[in-house]
Amino acid sequence: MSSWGLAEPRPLPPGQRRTESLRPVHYGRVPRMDLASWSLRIGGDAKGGSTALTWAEFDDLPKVDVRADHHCVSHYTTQDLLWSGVAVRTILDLAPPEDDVEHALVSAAYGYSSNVRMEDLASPRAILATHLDGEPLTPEHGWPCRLVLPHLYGWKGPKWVLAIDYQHHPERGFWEQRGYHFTGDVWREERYAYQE
Ligand SMILES: Nc1nc2c(c(=O)[nH]1)N[C@H]1C(S)=C(S)[C@@H](COP(=O)(O)O)O[C@H]1N2
Ligand SMILES: [Mo]
Repeated sequence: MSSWGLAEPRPLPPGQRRTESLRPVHYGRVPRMDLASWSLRIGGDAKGGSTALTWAEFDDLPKVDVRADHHCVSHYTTQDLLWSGVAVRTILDLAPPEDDVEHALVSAAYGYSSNVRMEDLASPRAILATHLDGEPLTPEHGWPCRLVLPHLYGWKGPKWVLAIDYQHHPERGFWEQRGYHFTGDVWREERYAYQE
C-alpha cells in the first residue's frame, strides 16, 4: 500500500500499455463447445500412453485461484484478473510426460495451438481456467476451459483447449509458425521468432 492508502500500480512488462478490461481476441470464429462431448486429451510422449478426461472427471479435480495480469503481444495488458480452475500441475501429475520431455504442444478447437516449454507449463501459476472473476468463462473468452500462463504472452494460452501433447521434438504452434517467438516470455519481451 502507498501512503495514500491505494494499492501500488503493478509493474508493466516492457513495451506494454494498460487497458481497462479484457476484450476477446482470437483468430477465426468462436467455436460451439459441448460439455457432453468435451474431453481433455493428454498424449504425445506421455508416460504410459494417452489419457482423456471427460468434463465430469476434469471438473472433479481440485480447484485453485490465480490472480494475474494478461499481456497480449499486440502491446496491451489487462491487470488483476482472477482465474479459477485446475492447476496445470495437477494434470501433469495425473498424466505425466516420459522422462526428459521438455516441450508440449497445447491444442484447441479449430486447429489453434501453441508450443510451450515444460518448465513454463509446470509453473505453479499455470492454470486450466474455467472461471474469470468468479463467473464461468463466456464463449468468446474460451468456455469451457482455457490455458492461462501469466508470465507468457496471451497467444501461448489457447482458449477452448482440448489437448496437451508432450513432445521430445517440439513442433511450433499456430502463431509460432507465423513469426512469433518460440518461448514468449513477457518479461524478456520475447515477441518475434527473429529474436530467437
Ligand atoms: N483458441 C484460441 N486461443 C487463443 C487465441 C486464438 O486465436 N484462438 N488468441 C490468443 C491471444 S493472441 C490472446 S491475447 C488471448 C486473448 O484472450 P481473450 O480473448 O480472453 O482476451 O487468447 C489467446 N488464446
Ligand atoms: Mo494476443
